[in-house]
Amino acid sequence: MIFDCNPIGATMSSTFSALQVVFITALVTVLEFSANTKGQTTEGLFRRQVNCVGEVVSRNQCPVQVQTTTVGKCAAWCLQRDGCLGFVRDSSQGECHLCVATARPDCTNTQPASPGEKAYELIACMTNGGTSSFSGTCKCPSGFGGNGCQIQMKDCDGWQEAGYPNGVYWVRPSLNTEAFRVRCSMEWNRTVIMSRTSNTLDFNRSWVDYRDGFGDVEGDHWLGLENIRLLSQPQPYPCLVIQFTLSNFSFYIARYLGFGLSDETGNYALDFHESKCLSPPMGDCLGSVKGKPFSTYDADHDDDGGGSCAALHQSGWWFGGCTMCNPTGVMTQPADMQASGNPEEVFWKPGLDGLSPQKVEMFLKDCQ
Ligand SMILES: *[C@@H]1O[C@H](CO)[C@@H](O)[C@H](O)[C@H]1NC(C)=O
Ligand SMILES: *[C@@H]1O[C@H](CO)[C@@H](O)[C@H](O)[C@H]1NC(C)=O
Ligand SMILES: *[C@@H]1O[C@H](CO)[C@@H](O)[C@H](O)[C@H]1NC(C)=O
Ligand SMILES: [Ca+2]
Repeated sequence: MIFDCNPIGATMSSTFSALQVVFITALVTVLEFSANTKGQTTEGLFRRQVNCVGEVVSRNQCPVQVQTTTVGKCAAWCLQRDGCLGFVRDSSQGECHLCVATARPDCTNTQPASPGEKAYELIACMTNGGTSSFSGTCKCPSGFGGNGCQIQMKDCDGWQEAGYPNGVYWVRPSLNTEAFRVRCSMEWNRTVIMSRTSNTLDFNRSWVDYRDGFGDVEGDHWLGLENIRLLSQPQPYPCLVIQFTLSNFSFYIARYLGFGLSDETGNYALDFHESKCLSPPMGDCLGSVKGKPFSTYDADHDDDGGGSCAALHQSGWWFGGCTMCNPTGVMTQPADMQASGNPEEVFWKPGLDGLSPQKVEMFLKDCQ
């Protein structure tokens, strides 16, 4: 058993229960926020409540109480709590009440302020183009998240750190490009870029399909070379992982550290710094095609002269000469796991010669 190659279980972070009244003493050092004379934090994430003069958000909307000395520390606590949209600061008591709602325009969820009480509301959701809803969440534009839409979700890691479960999420790896949807497997910290669990999705596809992606991110799919490139920019992605699973549930993993792709003018040439855990049984397949462009049947950039590896293998891949591996070939899923030997079939000869997998997955991960 090579532990380095096996996924290790992760525990999900617990989230804040809005109904539970929790008393926390602020002994922990938290982010320091300084407040200017207008009561708006210098980070610009909170402002004094702008409507409902003389009122603060009703206490039943503010279930968490924290002892603190400064407005800035209240703000820091609020940012750390899922669902916190503002707080009521009571300077006479040295208390801060973290709220799951801001004051409604009609002030129906407020109560008169006691002496020393001031209400603050999170405005970050507005600064990032989001809007606040009075049900206790910010409505964030695609690819932003966190209490106040303040986190740019570059990949699944951002959603995971914010406590979200497995699922499909919008990510925005670059502020200059559109957000797109990816499948996130949180227990293994995976941003999925290819999923093949059945033989129904055709992978004999054109350049445009491989560039833009195909299939359904909820199920079997190829995320698309352009989106994969964006995920590995401007820094190379820590780790590309390719996993084959046989019908007897044994699985095999190859990792490539420091993964990136060139842009379309370079035909999405493959780059990585180092291959890892490539000792048998999986074996290395990308070492020989490092730096090679991607090819499809209608965009032949291989080293096979007039022949087309993509047409031969009915797939799209980084071919040099026609390859030792064909993860995007035809899935046959034979019960006896035995490959037919036909060139269009999925195969990975270095370590799995003669075997035909039940599943093939590719994902990006922060592995070391
Ligand atoms: C997933 O990421 C979290 C947070 O970075 C880390 O604590 C955990 O060990 C990771 N789990 C795996 C399986 O890599
Ligand atoms: C692969 O797709 C192309 C374009 O649709 C088609 O011409 C070719 O025949 C396909 N190959 C096979 C073996 O189905
Ligand atoms: C599954 O099959 C492969 C290939 O024959 C074999 O090496 C592996 O040990 C098998 N795994 C199990 C759990 O039987
Ligand atoms: Ca060729």
